[in-house]
Amino acid sequence: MLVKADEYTEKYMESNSQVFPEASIDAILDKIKKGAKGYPTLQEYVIALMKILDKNNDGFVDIGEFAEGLKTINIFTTIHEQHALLRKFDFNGDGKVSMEEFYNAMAALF
Ligand SMILES: [Ca+2]
Ligand SMILES: [Ca+2]
Repeated sequence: MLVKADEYTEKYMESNSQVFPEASIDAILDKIKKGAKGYPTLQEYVIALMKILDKNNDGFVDIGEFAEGLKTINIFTTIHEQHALLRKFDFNGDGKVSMEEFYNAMAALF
């Protein structure tokens, strides 16, 4: 029953993402959060995620890496959502997400 309700809620939010952009961002953040369950600590999850997302290994995740990386962990996002998400993580506004920014943003979700 719970799974069905979740699926319904997700579908509802996806189909209304133009009307509720914040809701669709929260749904994506929730999916990212769920991945942490497989790791003993949030720090280890963030390090593992950074490894996946930071393709060129420069210590930062830019918008292109972010979009591609999320796809590889089966989180599919629109360009609008990618930019909204990046803004959420990119505290200093330099257009890319550092490990520290990513960790702080993730920690704030829990
Ligand atoms: Ca990079
Ligand atoms: Ca930044």
